[in-house]
Amino acid sequence: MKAHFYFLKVIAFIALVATNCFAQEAPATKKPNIVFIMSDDHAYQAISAYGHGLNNTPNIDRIAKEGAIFKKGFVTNSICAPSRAVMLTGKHSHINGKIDNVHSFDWNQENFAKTLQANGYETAMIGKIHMDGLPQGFDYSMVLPGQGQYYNPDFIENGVTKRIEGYVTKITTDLAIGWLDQQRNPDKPFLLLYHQKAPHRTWMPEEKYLRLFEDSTFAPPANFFDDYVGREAAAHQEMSIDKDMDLAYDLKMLDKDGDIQTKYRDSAEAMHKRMSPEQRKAWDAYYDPIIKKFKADKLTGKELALWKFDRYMKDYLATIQSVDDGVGEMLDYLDKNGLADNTIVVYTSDQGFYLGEHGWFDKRFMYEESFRTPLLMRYPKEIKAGTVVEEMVQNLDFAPTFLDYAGAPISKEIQGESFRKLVGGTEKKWRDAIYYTYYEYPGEHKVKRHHGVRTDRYKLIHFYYDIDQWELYDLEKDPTEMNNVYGDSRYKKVQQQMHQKLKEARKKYKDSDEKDQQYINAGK
Ligand code: SGN
Ligand code: CA
Repeated sequence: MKAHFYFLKVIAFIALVATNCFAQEAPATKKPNIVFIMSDDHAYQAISAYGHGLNNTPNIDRIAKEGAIFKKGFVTNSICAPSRAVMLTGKHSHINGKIDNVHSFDWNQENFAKTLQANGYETAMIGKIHMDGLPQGFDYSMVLPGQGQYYNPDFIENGVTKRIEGYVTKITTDLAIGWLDQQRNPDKPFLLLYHQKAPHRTWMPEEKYLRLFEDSTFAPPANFFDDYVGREAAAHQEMSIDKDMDLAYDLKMLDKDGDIQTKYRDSAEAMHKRMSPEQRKAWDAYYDPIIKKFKADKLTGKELALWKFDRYMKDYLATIQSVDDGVGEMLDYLDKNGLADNTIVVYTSDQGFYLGEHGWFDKRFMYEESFRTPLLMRYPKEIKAGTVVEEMVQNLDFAPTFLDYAGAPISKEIQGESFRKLVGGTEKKWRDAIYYTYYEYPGEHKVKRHHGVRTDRYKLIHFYYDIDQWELYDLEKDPTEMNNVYGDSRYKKVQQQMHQKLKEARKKYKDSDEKDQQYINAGK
Protein backbone atom coordinates (compact mmCIF):
# COMPACT_ATOMS: atom_id res chain seq x y z
CA MET A 1 0.00 0.00 0.00
CA LYS A 2 2.75 2.32 0.99
CA ALA A 3 4.78 1.43 -2.11
CA HIS A 4 1.73 2.04 -4.31
CA PHE A 5 1.24 5.51 -2.81
CA TYR A 6 4.92 6.26 -3.40
CA PHE A 7 4.58 5.13 -7.02
CA LEU A 8 1.61 7.45 -7.55
CA LYS A 9 3.59 10.33 -6.08
CA VAL A 10 6.44 9.70 -8.50
CA ILE A 11 4.01 9.61 -11.43
CA ALA A 12 2.43 12.86 -10.25
CA PHE A 13 5.86 14.44 -9.95
CA ILE A 14 6.85 13.37 -13.48
CA ALA A 15 3.55 14.71 -14.81
CA LEU A 16 4.17 18.05 -13.08
CA VAL A 17 7.69 18.36 -14.46
CA ALA A 18 6.43 17.48 -17.94
CA THR A 19 3.65 20.09 -17.75
CA ASN A 20 6.11 22.71 -16.60
CA CYS A 21 8.45 21.82 -19.42
CA PHE A 22 5.65 22.28 -21.91
CA ALA A 23 4.64 25.58 -20.33
CA GLN A 24 8.22 26.81 -20.54
CA GLU A 25 9.48 25.30 -23.78
CA ALA A 26 7.23 26.28 -26.62
CA PRO A 27 7.07 23.86 -29.52
CA ALA A 28 9.12 24.95 -32.55
CA THR A 29 6.01 25.84 -34.52
CA LYS A 30 4.64 28.22 -31.89
CA LYS A 31 4.52 31.82 -33.08
CA PRO A 32 7.10 34.00 -31.36
CA ASN A 33 6.13 36.76 -28.97
CA ILE A 34 7.53 40.23 -29.62
CA VAL A 35 8.67 42.78 -27.04
CA PHE A 36 9.54 45.90 -28.98
CA ILE A 37 11.34 48.34 -26.71
CA MET A 38 11.78 51.85 -28.05
CA SER A 39 13.13 54.83 -26.22
CA ASP A 40 12.96 58.42 -27.37
CA ASP A 41 16.11 60.24 -28.55
CA HIS A 42 18.49 57.58 -27.25
CA ALA A 43 21.85 58.12 -29.00
CA TYR A 44 23.83 54.96 -29.79
CA GLN A 45 26.80 56.83 -28.31
CA ALA A 46 25.06 56.41 -24.94
CA ILE A 47 24.82 52.59 -24.97
CA SER A 48 27.92 50.88 -23.64
CA ALA A 49 27.62 48.00 -26.15
CA TYR A 50 28.45 50.54 -28.89
CA GLY A 51 31.74 51.23 -27.16
CA HIS A 52 31.79 55.00 -26.71
CA GLY A 53 32.61 54.79 -23.03
CA LEU A 54 30.19 57.47 -21.83
CA ASN A 55 28.03 55.34 -19.54
CA ASN A 56 27.15 51.80 -18.53
CA THR A 57 23.98 50.14 -19.79
CA PRO A 58 24.47 46.52 -18.70
CA ASN A 59 20.88 45.46 -19.37
CA ILE A 60 20.61 46.88 -22.88
CA ASP A 61 24.06 45.41 -23.57
CA ARG A 62 22.75 42.01 -22.48
CA ILE A 63 20.44 41.96 -25.53
CA ALA A 64 23.52 42.31 -27.78
CA LYS A 65 25.51 39.78 -25.82
CA GLU A 66 22.76 37.16 -26.01
CA GLY A 67 21.67 38.22 -29.51
CA ALA A 68 22.70 40.78 -32.10
CA ILE A 69 23.95 44.35 -32.32
CA PHE A 70 23.33 46.29 -35.52
CA LYS A 71 26.21 48.66 -36.22
CA LYS A 72 24.32 50.40 -38.97
CA GLY A 73 20.71 50.86 -37.88
CA PHE A 74 19.11 53.94 -39.46
CA VAL A 75 15.81 55.78 -39.55
CA THR A 76 14.21 57.24 -42.68
CA ASN A 77 13.17 60.59 -41.12
CA SER A 78 14.89 61.57 -37.89
CA ILE A 79 12.03 62.83 -35.78
CA CYS A 80 9.64 61.24 -33.35
CA ALA A 81 6.13 60.76 -34.68
CA PRO A 82 7.21 60.24 -38.32
CA SER A 83 9.67 57.59 -37.17
CA ARG A 84 6.92 55.77 -35.29
CA ALA A 85 4.62 55.97 -38.31
CA VAL A 86 7.35 54.42 -40.50
CA MET A 87 7.94 51.71 -37.89
CA LEU A 88 4.22 50.83 -37.76
CA THR A 89 3.47 50.95 -41.49
CA GLY A 90 6.77 49.88 -43.09
CA LYS A 91 6.33 52.79 -45.49
CA HIS A 92 8.30 56.02 -45.95
CA SER A 93 6.84 59.27 -44.57
CA HIS A 94 5.73 60.56 -47.99
CA ILE A 95 3.64 57.39 -48.40
CA ASN A 96 2.18 56.99 -44.88
CA GLY A 97 1.52 60.76 -44.75
CA LYS A 98 3.05 61.47 -41.32
CA ILE A 99 5.88 63.65 -42.61
CA ASP A 100 6.48 65.68 -39.43
CA ASN A 101 5.38 66.05 -35.81
CA VAL A 102 2.70 68.54 -36.92
CA HIS A 103 0.61 66.69 -39.54
CA SER A 104 -1.79 64.11 -38.14
CA PHE A 105 -1.37 60.35 -38.57
CA ASP A 106 -4.12 58.41 -40.27
CA TRP A 107 -4.73 55.44 -37.97
CA ASN A 108 -7.11 53.94 -40.52
CA GLN A 109 -4.24 52.78 -42.71
CA GLU A 110 -2.73 49.33 -42.37
CA ASN A 111 -0.06 48.77 -39.71
CA PHE A 112 1.79 45.62 -38.66
CA ALA A 113 0.04 45.45 -35.26
CA LYS A 114 -3.30 45.22 -37.08
CA THR A 115 -1.95 42.41 -39.26
CA LEU A 116 -0.59 40.53 -36.26
CA GLN A 117 -3.92 41.00 -34.48
CA ALA A 118 -5.71 39.50 -37.48
CA ASN A 119 -3.25 36.59 -37.30
CA GLY A 120 -3.95 35.54 -33.76
CA TYR A 121 -1.76 37.89 -31.74
CA GLU A 122 -2.78 39.86 -28.68
CA THR A 123 -1.32 43.36 -28.92
CA ALA A 124 -0.55 46.21 -26.54
CA MET A 125 1.07 49.61 -26.78
CA ILE A 126 2.43 51.13 -23.59
CA GLY A 127 4.25 54.45 -23.21
CA LYS A 128 5.08 57.20 -25.69
CA ILE A 129 3.48 57.12 -29.12
CA HIS A 130 3.23 60.86 -29.87
CA MET A 131 0.32 60.54 -32.25
CA ASP A 132 -3.21 61.75 -31.69
CA GLY A 133 -6.20 59.48 -31.79
CA LEU A 134 -6.87 56.07 -30.34
CA PRO A 135 -4.09 53.71 -31.50
CA GLN A 136 -5.54 51.14 -33.90
CA GLY A 137 -4.22 47.59 -33.96
CA PHE A 138 -3.95 47.27 -30.20
CA ASP A 139 -6.14 45.30 -27.83
CA TYR A 140 -4.79 47.49 -25.06
CA SER A 141 -3.22 50.94 -25.18
CA MET A 142 -1.84 52.98 -22.31
CA VAL A 143 -0.05 55.93 -23.86
CA LEU A 144 1.33 59.32 -22.90
CA PRO A 145 -0.46 62.32 -24.37
CA GLY A 146 1.96 64.06 -26.79
CA GLN A 147 5.44 64.30 -25.29
CA GLY A 148 4.30 63.22 -21.81
CA GLN A 149 5.73 64.36 -18.47
CA TYR A 150 8.69 62.97 -16.53
CA TYR A 151 7.10 63.38 -13.11
CA ASN A 152 3.55 62.29 -12.24
CA PRO A 153 2.56 61.84 -15.88
CA ASP A 154 -0.91 61.57 -17.39
CA PHE A 155 -1.59 58.38 -19.34
CA ILE A 156 -4.44 57.63 -21.73
CA GLU A 157 -5.78 54.14 -21.07
CA ASN A 158 -7.83 52.91 -24.02
CA GLY A 159 -8.87 56.52 -24.65
CA VAL A 160 -9.42 57.59 -21.02
CA THR A 161 -6.93 60.00 -19.37
CA LYS A 162 -5.66 59.48 -15.85
CA ARG A 163 -2.71 60.79 -13.83
CA ILE A 164 -0.23 58.35 -12.31
CA GLU A 165 2.07 59.43 -9.48
CA GLY A 166 5.75 58.63 -9.85
CA TYR A 167 8.54 58.74 -12.42
CA VAL A 168 7.53 58.08 -16.01
CA THR A 169 10.22 55.53 -16.94
CA LYS A 170 9.52 53.36 -13.92
CA ILE A 171 5.75 53.66 -14.40
CA THR A 172 6.02 52.65 -18.07
CA THR A 173 8.06 49.57 -17.12
CA ASP A 174 5.59 48.60 -14.39
CA LEU A 175 2.67 48.99 -16.78
CA ALA A 176 4.39 46.92 -19.48
CA ILE A 177 5.27 44.10 -17.10
CA GLY A 178 1.84 44.40 -15.46
CA TRP A 179 0.17 43.86 -18.82
CA LEU A 180 2.31 40.79 -19.51
CA ASP A 181 1.71 39.38 -16.08
CA GLN A 182 -1.94 40.09 -15.43
CA GLN A 183 -3.81 41.33 -18.46
CA ARG A 184 -2.83 39.43 -21.58
CA ASN A 185 -4.38 36.17 -22.71
CA PRO A 186 -1.68 33.54 -22.06
CA ASP A 187 -3.07 31.31 -24.82
CA LYS A 188 -2.15 33.76 -27.56
CA PRO A 189 1.22 34.96 -28.84
CA PHE A 190 1.72 38.63 -27.97
CA LEU A 191 3.12 41.85 -29.37
CA LEU A 192 4.10 44.39 -26.73
CA LEU A 193 5.24 47.87 -27.73
CA TYR A 194 7.02 49.14 -24.63
CA HIS A 195 8.02 52.70 -25.48
CA GLN A 196 9.85 55.01 -23.11
CA LYS A 197 9.65 58.79 -23.13
CA ALA A 198 13.21 59.08 -21.79
CA PRO A 199 15.79 60.32 -22.60
CA HIS A 200 13.82 63.05 -24.43
CA ARG A 201 14.30 66.73 -23.59
CA THR A 202 14.33 68.12 -20.90
CA TRP A 203 16.30 65.16 -19.53
CA MET A 204 14.86 65.06 -16.00
CA PRO A 205 16.50 62.22 -14.02
CA GLU A 206 14.79 59.94 -11.52
CA GLU A 207 15.44 61.02 -7.89
CA LYS A 208 17.73 58.06 -7.21
CA TYR A 209 19.95 58.90 -10.18
CA LEU A 210 20.28 62.66 -9.70
CA ARG A 211 23.83 62.24 -8.39
CA LEU A 212 24.92 59.41 -10.69
CA PHE A 213 27.45 61.48 -12.63
CA GLU A 214 28.30 63.92 -9.86
CA ASP A 215 31.96 62.96 -9.93
CA SER A 216 32.34 62.84 -13.71
CA THR A 217 33.27 65.66 -16.07
CA PHE A 218 32.38 65.14 -19.70
CA ALA A 219 34.65 66.40 -22.46
CA PRO A 220 32.85 67.23 -25.71
CA PRO A 221 33.51 65.59 -29.08
CA ALA A 222 36.35 67.03 -31.20
CA ASN A 223 33.95 68.93 -33.50
CA PHE A 224 32.02 70.61 -30.67
CA PHE A 225 33.20 74.07 -31.79
CA ASP A 226 32.27 73.46 -35.44
CA ASP A 227 32.40 76.50 -37.76
CA TYR A 228 30.13 74.88 -40.43
CA VAL A 229 32.34 75.98 -43.30
CA GLY A 230 30.97 74.61 -46.57
CA ARG A 231 27.73 73.53 -44.86
CA GLU A 232 25.24 76.37 -45.05
CA ALA A 233 22.19 74.44 -43.77
CA ALA A 234 24.19 73.18 -40.80
CA ALA A 235 25.11 76.75 -39.96
CA HIS A 236 21.45 77.84 -39.81
CA GLN A 237 20.01 75.43 -37.26
CA GLU A 238 18.87 76.39 -33.75
CA MET A 239 20.03 73.39 -31.77
CA SER A 240 23.34 74.59 -30.46
CA ILE A 241 24.21 73.60 -26.90
CA ASP A 242 25.98 76.91 -26.47
CA LYS A 243 23.40 79.23 -28.05
CA ASP A 244 20.03 77.49 -27.86
CA MET A 245 19.93 75.50 -24.64
CA ASP A 246 17.78 77.27 -22.08
CA LEU A 247 19.47 77.78 -18.71
CA ALA A 248 16.33 77.40 -16.63
CA TYR A 249 14.46 74.86 -18.74
CA ASP A 250 17.12 72.55 -20.20
CA LEU A 251 19.90 73.09 -17.69
CA LYS A 252 17.71 73.33 -14.54
CA MET A 253 19.13 76.68 -13.33
CA LEU A 254 15.74 77.67 -11.94
CA ASP A 255 16.94 79.94 -9.16
CA LYS A 256 14.58 80.88 -6.33
CA ASP A 257 15.51 84.57 -6.55
CA GLY A 258 14.46 84.71 -10.18
CA ASP A 259 17.71 86.31 -11.36
CA ILE A 260 18.00 83.81 -14.20
CA GLN A 261 15.23 84.95 -16.53
CA THR A 262 15.12 82.88 -19.72
CA LYS A 263 12.75 82.32 -22.64
CA TYR A 264 11.41 79.04 -21.23
CA ARG A 265 11.57 79.82 -17.51
CA ASP A 266 7.76 79.52 -17.27
CA SER A 267 7.87 75.99 -18.64
CA ALA A 268 10.66 75.11 -16.22
CA GLU A 269 8.50 76.39 -13.36
CA ALA A 270 5.52 74.34 -14.53
CA MET A 271 7.62 71.15 -14.55
CA HIS A 272 8.94 71.95 -11.10
CA LYS A 273 5.41 72.58 -9.78
CA ARG A 274 4.20 69.27 -11.12
CA MET A 275 6.42 67.39 -8.68
CA SER A 276 5.16 66.23 -5.29
CA PRO A 277 6.72 67.95 -2.23
CA GLU A 278 9.02 64.93 -1.65
CA GLN A 279 10.13 64.79 -5.29
CA ARG A 280 10.77 68.55 -5.28
CA LYS A 281 12.76 68.28 -2.06
CA ALA A 282 15.11 65.67 -3.59
CA TRP A 283 15.36 67.73 -6.77
CA ASP A 284 16.18 71.01 -5.02
CA ALA A 285 18.65 69.34 -2.65
CA TYR A 286 20.63 68.35 -5.72
CA TYR A 287 20.27 71.37 -8.00
CA ASP A 288 20.24 74.28 -5.52
CA PRO A 289 23.96 74.04 -4.68
CA ILE A 290 24.75 73.75 -8.41
CA ILE A 291 22.67 76.86 -9.12
CA LYS A 292 24.48 78.70 -6.32
CA LYS A 293 27.89 77.78 -7.71
CA PHE A 294 26.83 78.62 -11.26
CA LYS A 295 25.74 82.12 -10.21
CA ALA A 296 28.97 82.66 -8.29
CA ASP A 297 31.26 81.42 -11.07
CA LYS A 298 29.87 83.78 -13.75
CA LEU A 299 31.28 81.70 -16.59
CA THR A 300 31.44 83.14 -20.11
CA GLY A 301 32.51 82.14 -23.63
CA LYS A 302 34.01 78.70 -24.16
CA GLU A 303 34.01 77.94 -20.44
CA LEU A 304 30.27 78.49 -20.29
CA ALA A 305 29.71 76.33 -23.40
CA LEU A 306 31.72 73.50 -21.85
CA TRP A 307 29.85 73.82 -18.56
CA LYS A 308 26.54 73.54 -20.46
CA PHE A 309 27.77 70.45 -22.29
CA ASP A 310 28.81 68.79 -19.06
CA ARG A 311 25.47 69.55 -17.34
CA TYR A 312 23.55 68.33 -20.41
CA MET A 313 25.44 65.04 -20.43
CA LYS A 314 25.00 64.42 -16.70
CA ASP A 315 21.22 64.79 -16.93
CA TYR A 316 20.80 63.04 -20.28
CA LEU A 317 22.82 59.99 -19.24
CA ALA A 318 21.12 59.80 -15.82
CA THR A 319 17.69 59.46 -17.49
CA ILE A 320 19.09 56.54 -19.52
CA GLN A 321 19.98 54.64 -16.36
CA SER A 322 16.28 54.29 -15.52
CA VAL A 323 15.60 53.08 -19.07
CA ASP A 324 18.33 50.47 -18.66
CA ASP A 325 16.87 49.36 -15.32
CA GLY A 326 13.52 48.81 -17.05
CA VAL A 327 15.13 46.66 -19.74
CA GLY A 328 16.70 44.57 -16.98
CA GLU A 329 13.34 44.12 -15.25
CA MET A 330 11.74 43.10 -18.53
CA LEU A 331 14.45 40.54 -19.37
CA ASP A 332 14.21 39.12 -15.84
CA TYR A 333 10.45 38.83 -16.17
CA LEU A 334 10.80 36.90 -19.44
CA ASP A 335 13.37 34.60 -17.82
CA LYS A 336 11.34 33.92 -14.72
CA ASN A 337 8.23 33.14 -16.69
CA GLY A 338 9.78 30.82 -19.22
CA LEU A 339 9.21 33.28 -22.05
CA ALA A 340 12.78 34.21 -23.00
CA ASP A 341 13.27 31.50 -25.58
CA ASN A 342 10.17 32.17 -27.65
CA THR A 343 10.23 35.97 -27.43
CA ILE A 344 11.90 38.38 -29.84
CA VAL A 345 13.25 41.33 -27.87
CA VAL A 346 14.21 44.47 -29.78
CA TYR A 347 15.77 47.60 -28.32
CA THR A 348 15.89 50.73 -30.45
CA SER A 349 15.19 54.46 -30.39
CA ASP A 350 12.92 56.60 -32.57
CA GLN A 351 16.14 58.19 -33.88
CA GLY A 352 19.65 59.06 -32.83
CA PHE A 353 20.70 62.24 -31.06
CA TYR A 354 23.58 64.70 -30.93
CA LEU A 355 25.70 64.56 -27.82
CA GLY A 356 27.72 67.65 -28.66
CA GLU A 357 28.79 66.60 -32.19
CA HIS A 358 28.82 69.78 -34.34
CA GLY A 359 28.01 71.61 -31.09
CA TRP A 360 24.46 70.23 -31.02
CA PHE A 361 21.68 68.56 -29.11
CA ASP A 362 18.49 67.33 -30.93
CA LYS A 363 18.37 65.38 -34.21
CA ARG A 364 16.63 65.91 -37.63
CA PHE A 365 19.72 66.08 -39.88
CA MET A 366 20.82 63.26 -42.16
CA TYR A 367 24.26 63.39 -40.56
CA GLU A 368 25.28 60.16 -38.87
CA GLU A 369 24.50 60.82 -35.19
CA SER A 370 20.80 61.46 -35.82
CA PHE A 371 20.33 59.39 -38.99
CA ARG A 372 21.58 56.33 -37.13
CA THR A 373 19.72 54.77 -34.23
CA PRO A 374 20.65 52.04 -31.76
CA LEU A 375 19.39 48.58 -32.63
CA LEU A 376 19.87 45.42 -30.59
CA MET A 377 17.86 42.24 -30.86
CA ARG A 378 17.57 38.88 -29.15
CA TYR A 379 15.79 35.74 -30.31
CA PRO A 380 17.64 32.67 -29.08
CA LYS A 381 15.91 30.32 -31.53
CA GLU A 382 17.32 32.03 -34.62
CA ILE A 383 19.94 34.59 -33.64
CA LYS A 384 23.36 33.45 -32.47
CA ALA A 385 24.64 35.13 -29.32
CA GLY A 386 27.22 37.79 -30.17
CA THR A 387 26.01 38.43 -33.75
CA VAL A 388 27.22 41.70 -35.27
CA VAL A 389 25.29 43.08 -38.25
CA GLU A 390 27.19 45.55 -40.43
CA GLU A 391 24.59 45.94 -43.20
CA MET A 392 22.37 49.03 -43.36
CA VAL A 393 18.90 48.35 -42.00
CA GLN A 394 16.23 50.98 -41.36
CA ASN A 395 13.19 51.42 -39.14
CA LEU A 396 11.28 50.88 -42.39
CA ASP A 397 12.20 47.20 -42.03
CA PHE A 398 10.60 46.50 -38.64
CA ALA A 399 7.06 45.85 -39.91
CA PRO A 400 8.01 43.27 -42.57
CA THR A 401 10.55 41.66 -40.20
CA PHE A 402 7.99 41.08 -37.45
CA LEU A 403 5.38 39.87 -39.92
CA ASP A 404 7.96 37.47 -41.35
CA TYR A 405 8.76 35.98 -37.91
CA ALA A 406 5.05 35.65 -37.17
CA GLY A 407 4.35 33.94 -40.49
CA ALA A 408 1.82 36.67 -41.32
CA PRO A 409 1.31 38.10 -44.83
CA ILE A 410 3.55 41.01 -45.90
CA SER A 411 1.59 43.36 -48.12
CA LYS A 412 3.22 44.36 -51.42
CA GLU A 413 2.81 48.00 -50.45
CA ILE A 414 5.26 47.68 -47.57
CA GLN A 415 8.51 49.35 -48.63
CA GLY A 416 10.85 47.85 -46.04
CA GLU A 417 12.45 44.43 -46.17
CA SER A 418 12.52 41.67 -43.59
CA PHE A 419 15.96 41.37 -41.99
CA ARG A 420 15.10 38.03 -40.37
CA LYS A 421 17.50 36.06 -42.56
CA LEU A 422 20.16 38.74 -42.40
CA VAL A 423 20.31 38.68 -38.61
CA GLY A 424 19.85 34.92 -38.58
CA GLY A 425 23.00 34.60 -40.70
CA THR A 426 21.46 32.91 -43.74
CA GLU A 427 21.08 35.96 -46.02
CA LYS A 428 24.20 37.44 -47.56
CA LYS A 429 22.64 39.69 -50.20
CA TRP A 430 21.39 43.02 -48.89
CA ARG A 431 20.63 46.55 -50.14
CA ASP A 432 23.54 48.85 -50.97
CA ALA A 433 21.81 52.20 -50.48
CA ILE A 434 19.32 53.76 -48.08
CA TYR A 435 17.03 56.75 -48.56
CA TYR A 436 16.25 59.61 -46.16
CA THR A 437 13.74 62.49 -46.04
CA TYR A 438 13.14 65.37 -43.59
CA TYR A 439 10.28 67.89 -43.81
CA GLU A 440 9.70 69.84 -40.58
CA TYR A 441 10.76 73.28 -41.81
CA PRO A 442 10.00 76.05 -41.05
CA GLY A 443 9.82 74.64 -37.54
CA GLU A 444 11.44 74.21 -34.15
CA HIS A 445 15.28 74.02 -34.31
CA LYS A 446 15.26 75.34 -37.88
CA VAL A 447 16.65 72.33 -39.68
CA LYS A 448 15.98 72.80 -43.38
CA ARG A 449 14.08 70.33 -45.56
CA HIS A 450 16.33 67.76 -47.14
CA HIS A 451 16.61 64.30 -48.56
CA GLY A 452 19.49 62.10 -49.55
CA VAL A 453 21.00 58.73 -50.09
CA ARG A 454 23.71 56.83 -48.23
CA THR A 455 25.82 53.92 -49.38
CA ASP A 456 28.34 52.08 -47.29
CA ARG A 457 30.95 54.73 -47.98
CA TYR A 458 29.29 57.91 -49.32
CA LYS A 459 26.41 60.20 -48.53
CA LEU A 460 24.68 62.70 -50.81
CA ILE A 461 22.26 65.24 -49.32
CA HIS A 462 20.10 67.88 -50.97
CA PHE A 463 18.76 70.76 -48.85
CA TYR A 464 15.84 72.55 -50.53
CA TYR A 465 12.84 74.87 -50.00
CA ASP A 466 14.48 78.23 -49.16
CA ILE A 467 17.97 76.96 -50.02
CA ASP A 468 19.41 74.80 -52.80
CA GLN A 469 22.49 73.10 -51.43
CA TRP A 470 24.14 69.77 -52.15
CA GLU A 471 26.50 68.00 -49.79
CA LEU A 472 28.67 64.96 -50.41
CA TYR A 473 30.64 63.10 -47.75
CA ASP A 474 33.28 60.44 -47.93
CA LEU A 475 32.45 58.64 -44.68
CA GLU A 476 35.60 56.56 -44.79
CA LYS A 477 37.90 59.59 -44.86
CA ASP A 478 35.59 61.97 -43.01
CA PRO A 479 33.36 60.02 -40.57
CA THR A 480 32.35 63.15 -38.65
CA GLU A 481 31.13 64.90 -41.84
CA MET A 482 33.12 68.09 -41.58
CA ASN A 483 34.28 68.25 -45.17
CA ASN A 484 31.64 68.68 -47.86
CA VAL A 485 33.30 67.45 -51.06
CA TYR A 486 30.40 68.22 -53.39
CA GLY A 487 31.89 69.86 -56.49
CA ASP A 488 35.41 68.67 -55.65
CA SER A 489 36.87 67.40 -58.95
CA ARG A 490 38.47 64.42 -57.21
CA TYR A 491 34.95 63.16 -56.42
CA LYS A 492 33.43 63.85 -59.85
CA LYS A 493 32.70 60.21 -60.60
CA VAL A 494 31.45 59.43 -57.09
CA GLN A 495 29.19 62.46 -57.26
CA GLN A 496 27.66 61.25 -60.53
CA GLN A 497 27.15 57.77 -59.10
CA MET A 498 25.53 59.14 -55.97
CA HIS A 499 23.17 61.31 -58.03
CA GLN A 500 22.20 58.18 -59.90
CA LYS A 501 21.64 56.30 -56.60
CA LEU A 502 19.43 59.11 -55.34
CA LYS A 503 17.39 59.05 -58.53
CA GLU A 504 16.96 55.28 -58.24
CA ALA A 505 16.00 55.49 -54.55
CA ARG A 506 13.39 58.17 -55.24
CA LYS A 507 11.94 56.06 -58.00
CA LYS A 508 11.99 52.87 -55.95
CA TYR A 509 10.25 54.49 -52.99
CA LYS A 510 7.82 56.47 -55.18
CA ASP A 511 9.12 59.89 -54.17
CA SER A 512 9.43 62.91 -56.44
CA ASP A 513 9.80 66.70 -56.64
CA GLU A 514 6.03 66.84 -57.08
CA LYS A 515 5.55 65.03 -53.77
CA ASP A 516 7.94 67.45 -52.05
CA GLN A 517 5.98 70.35 -53.47
CA GLN A 518 2.70 68.77 -52.40
CA TYR A 519 3.97 68.61 -48.80
CA ILE A 520 5.28 72.18 -48.98
CA ASN A 521 1.82 73.31 -50.12
CA ALA A 522 0.13 71.30 -47.35
CA GLY A 523 2.19 73.20 -44.78
CA LYS A 524 1.17 76.64 -46.04
C1 SGN B 1 9.83 69.10 -28.49
C2 SGN B 1 11.19 69.60 -28.02
C3 SGN B 1 12.16 69.76 -29.17
C4 SGN B 1 12.19 68.49 -29.98
C5 SGN B 1 10.79 68.15 -30.42
C6 SGN B 1 10.70 66.90 -31.23
N1 SGN B 1 11.02 70.84 -27.36
O1 SGN B 1 9.15 70.07 -29.22
O2 SGN B 1 13.44 70.07 -28.66
O3 SGN B 1 13.02 68.64 -31.10
O4 SGN B 1 9.99 67.95 -29.27
O5 SGN B 1 11.16 65.81 -30.51
S1 SGN B 1 10.46 70.81 -25.86
O6 SGN B 1 10.68 72.15 -25.34
O7 SGN B 1 9.06 70.48 -25.89
O8 SGN B 1 11.21 69.82 -25.11
S2 SGN B 1 10.55 64.44 -30.85
O9 SGN B 1 11.46 63.43 -30.34
O10 SGN B 1 9.27 64.37 -30.17
O11 SGN B 1 10.44 64.40 -32.28
CA1 CA C 1 12.47 61.34 -30.53
